[in-house]
Amino acid sequence: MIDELMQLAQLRARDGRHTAELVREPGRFGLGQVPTALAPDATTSVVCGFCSTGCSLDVHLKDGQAVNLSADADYPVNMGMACPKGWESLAPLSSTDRALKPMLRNDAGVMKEVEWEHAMTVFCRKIAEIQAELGPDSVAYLSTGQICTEEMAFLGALAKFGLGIIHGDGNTRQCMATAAVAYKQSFGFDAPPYAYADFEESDVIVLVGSNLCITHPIMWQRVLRNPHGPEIVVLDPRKTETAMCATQHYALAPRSDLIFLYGIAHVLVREGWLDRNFLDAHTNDFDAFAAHVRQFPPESITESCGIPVAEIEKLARTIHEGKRVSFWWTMGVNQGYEAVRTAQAIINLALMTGNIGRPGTGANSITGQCNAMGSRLFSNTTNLLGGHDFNNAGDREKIARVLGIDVGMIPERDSWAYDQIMDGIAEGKIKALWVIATNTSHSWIHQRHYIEMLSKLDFLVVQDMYATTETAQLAHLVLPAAGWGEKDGTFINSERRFGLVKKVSRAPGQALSDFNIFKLIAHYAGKAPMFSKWSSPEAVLGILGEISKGQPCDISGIRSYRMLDEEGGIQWPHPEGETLESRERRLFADGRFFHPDGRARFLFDMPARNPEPVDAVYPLLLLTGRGTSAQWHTQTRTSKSPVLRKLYPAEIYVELNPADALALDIEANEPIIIESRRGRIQARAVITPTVKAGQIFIPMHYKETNRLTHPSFDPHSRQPNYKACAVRLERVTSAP
Ligand SMILES: Nc1nc2c(c(=O)[nH]1)N[C@H]1C(S)=C(S)[C@@H](COP(=O)(O)OP(=O)(O)OC[C@H]3O[C@@H](n4cnc5c(=O)[nH]c(N)nc54)[C@H](O)[C@@H]3O)O[C@H]1N2
Ligand SMILES: Nc1nc2c(c(=O)[nH]1)N[C@H]1C(S)=C(S)[C@@H](COP(=O)(O)OP(=O)(O)OC[C@H]3O[C@@H](n4cnc5c(=O)[nH]c(N)nc54)[C@H](O)[C@@H]3O)O[C@H]1N2
Ligand code: SF4
Ligand SMILES: [Mo]
Repeated sequence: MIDELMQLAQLRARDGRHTAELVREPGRFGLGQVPTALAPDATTSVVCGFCSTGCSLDVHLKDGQAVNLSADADYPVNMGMACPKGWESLAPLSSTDRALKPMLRNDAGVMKEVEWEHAMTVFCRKIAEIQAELGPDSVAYLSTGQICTEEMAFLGALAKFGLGIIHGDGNTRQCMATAAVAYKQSFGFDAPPYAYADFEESDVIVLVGSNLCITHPIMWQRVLRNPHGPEIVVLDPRKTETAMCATQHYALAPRSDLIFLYGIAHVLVREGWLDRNFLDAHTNDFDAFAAHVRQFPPESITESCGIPVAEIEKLARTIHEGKRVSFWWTMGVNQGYEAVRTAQAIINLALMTGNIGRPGTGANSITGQCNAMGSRLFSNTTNLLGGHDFNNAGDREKIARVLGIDVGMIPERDSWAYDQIMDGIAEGKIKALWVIATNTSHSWIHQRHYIEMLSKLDFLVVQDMYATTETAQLAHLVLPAAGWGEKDGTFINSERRFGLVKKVSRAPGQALSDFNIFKLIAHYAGKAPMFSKWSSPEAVLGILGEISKGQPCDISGIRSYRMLDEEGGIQWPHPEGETLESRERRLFADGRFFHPDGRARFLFDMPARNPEPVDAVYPLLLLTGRGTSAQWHTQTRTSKSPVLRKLYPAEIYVELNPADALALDIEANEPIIIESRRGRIQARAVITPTVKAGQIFIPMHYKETNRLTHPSFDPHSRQPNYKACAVRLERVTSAP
């Protein structure tokens, strides 16, 4: 591949000119040109850059530039299918608000375009100055699940080993931290066990807090391909698009999942519907768990869950009668104040019924962002590169040896989590924050507080495709990034599959791939020698292969990007020397888990109270989540597609039950006020029985939503409790 920065440096040496001047002449030295060995009018497959399904798209080039795309028929994930976002992947690239040059806020508070050289000098100087004054805790970064694995690894290594930053977390904290912690504690490693083929092979599919139809539309297509006429069970307080297609929908009270799942386990134990052989051979602590769930007979939980006794027993029977039962969960579980134990209550159901390691089974967490799994294993945030441990001297030595660096460069402690980084800013301990590929001023919980925190910083750097995001608008320095389709690298999808992302389009202006931005920073910070082997994304994948050796996520057998292309992506693990026998593989076929004794653990706790229950003043519970399959998160990308924009309401709306609408005299489409203890917003009323009385739903895609949410967190994963807080409604006409 053409290395933009090498070219830049070579030209500089030859012409004796400044980096900035060289960057200004893209045509001359290849910056922004499509580099791969592709024929100018080729078609090439690229993994989608939106959700974690990881579909492959055939991108059609003309004169070396992507002009169109179609769904890849040969890829084991999507088999010729794609959702609206996938089809519209190219649209966000040509948007007129792309960040084209670095921008720096001047003394008058105005953002001005500057040359890369100046931006890099200021970046390195400010960080060094703040660290010199306030020590290593004073600078932090917030990363993402949406850049390539190689970029994440570079960022994590550069920040933590090169720049001496201790605290770095990712937006995966908002999303996957619960699943990661739950798996690690239960299985001994953060290892989602499934392949998508399991959707097709189950006879019972249990979806907990997942609206698969619109959040992972192509996984849903895999469900529809299931030839066994499966029971499709949905646990969701709302009658979602997915619940409408289910054969059994349990509209349980919000945040009552833990009690409900213990109730199901109670019935399974009571009836002896257990896989004793599996329990004896492969698990620990089942007896203690069985004693625990004796406290949750259906009669005692029916009221708090809002589900009749007979229905609780029906679901337990359905699970018992299934031969291949798979359990899947997403944000309805992960984003809660007792989320880890809830995820483990799902894992426990799979373990006690022996539904793991066989086709069509599993306790399966579905990830969200295109590279959430990359972030979990290779971002150097919550764990040391490759699922290692910052607190373990042996692990630190191993990483230092592979990278050829002094072990003293590796921090000996974990990073503060996202909310603790916020606390660090509040307490004046953190003065600089570097935000990469996440729009936190829109997406983080309790927005007003968050934005107040950002205003306390001496230096906020935002690295994004657009200078117009809510977060970029608050920055002191904006670094313009290339996006999906404008760079090379890999993403890891929900079923642990490494898939290839390719440069098929020129990044506009002077935008650089995140990889090259990190390289430039390493250069200006005087750390280039430390990263001399990190020459290209493909070289970094090789380094990650070395790092991962001996770990459950061993990928030392992935030898090249070409190999990934030829195989249709490769799931981890793939150790060196192993032959790939199947294109779709699941874990734990041998019943061996990753704890030293090879056994899975039953973990459980007493249910806790919602930190912000409804009361007389705030009598309704607010649920949040995804609104349509055409909207992506904070909409910085999807709002740039005229096609996608037609598929969803431009203005924020709130779904409420007809009974609540009647009681408050609210009419359809009327603007209404929604107020929580933290904020007051206005949205249009959508009156629908899909939401139960006493609950309302607002999609997260609108910037107002997180003005309402309550900043509470799961104690084990520190994931935010986005899904339930107390609010009240008011008609605009009666507003003061
Ligand atoms: N179109 C589109 N697709 C996306 C995304 C997007 O922004 N747009 N984002 C991607 C990302 S990053 C993620 S993480 C995934 C999220 O994927 P999902 O988790 O499927 O999406 P959500 O809508 O956040 O939440 C799922 C459901 O949880 C329910 N829920 C709320 N409270 C509870 C509860 O107490 N118990 C239960 N059981 N359910 C509850 C909500 O009603 C909602 O229907 O989607 C991915 N896919
Ligand atoms: N109330 C509520 N809030 C939620 C949720 C919820 O269910 N309810 N869900 C949470 C979840 S699960 C998630 S994952 C988060 C998502 O929250 P965010 O991560 O904040 O959302 P995105 O809009 O995906 O932000 C990604 C940013 O990266 C930029 N970008 C895209 N590609 C690139 C690239 O290659 N390089 C660089 N440098 N920048 C790039 C985009 O322009 C965008 O600004 O929201 C969370 N917030
Ligand atoms: S389902 Fe996800 S990966 Fe597939 S095309 Fe849609 S957004 Fe892309
Ligand atoms: Mo997410």
